[in-house]
Amino acid sequence: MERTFLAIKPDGVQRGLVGEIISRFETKGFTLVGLKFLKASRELAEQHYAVHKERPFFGSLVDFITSGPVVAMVWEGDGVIASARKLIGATNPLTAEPGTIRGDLGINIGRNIIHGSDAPETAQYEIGLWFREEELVNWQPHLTPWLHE
Ligand code: D4T
Repeated sequence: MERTFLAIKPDGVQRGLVGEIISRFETKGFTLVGLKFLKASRELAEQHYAVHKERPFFGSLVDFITSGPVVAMVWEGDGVIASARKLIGATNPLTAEPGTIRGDLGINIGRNIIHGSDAPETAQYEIGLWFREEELVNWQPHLTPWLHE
């Protein structure tokens, strides 16, 4: 079963959007298998955003993600990586489609509320970066037969 890494960024936490955001993935039918509330270290943030190291916004990205607590999560389900990206919406909330998290709840690219892994390799890297294996829970929701034929 596919897994992805999602993180509600400090703006999402400060704005009281944690419940609303988690709810969107729960009601879609995905399964939560890891959850933690933490203030990321600079080292963790730099590793998380390593692919953007040469980009001009790298410094502000790291400053922002370490500026307050984040909700780090691992979600499971068929096709969850691409589907979560669709539920999250385009990087810039101003152009993200209504109905998506960023399209409904944000207005600025530097305050885009949530992060989601963009591919299987990044999901694996990010899950391993933010979670130890024993922090992930293998479980079978009772509603599985009502979500899958
Ligand atoms: P994340 O990685 O946060 O899920 O966002 P995306 O996958 O949608 O977008 P990304 O990797 O291209 O950008 C990472 C992060 O950088 C911020 N950003 C991006 C920014 O502040 N200015 C910019 O010009 C871009 C392109 C927003 C998300």
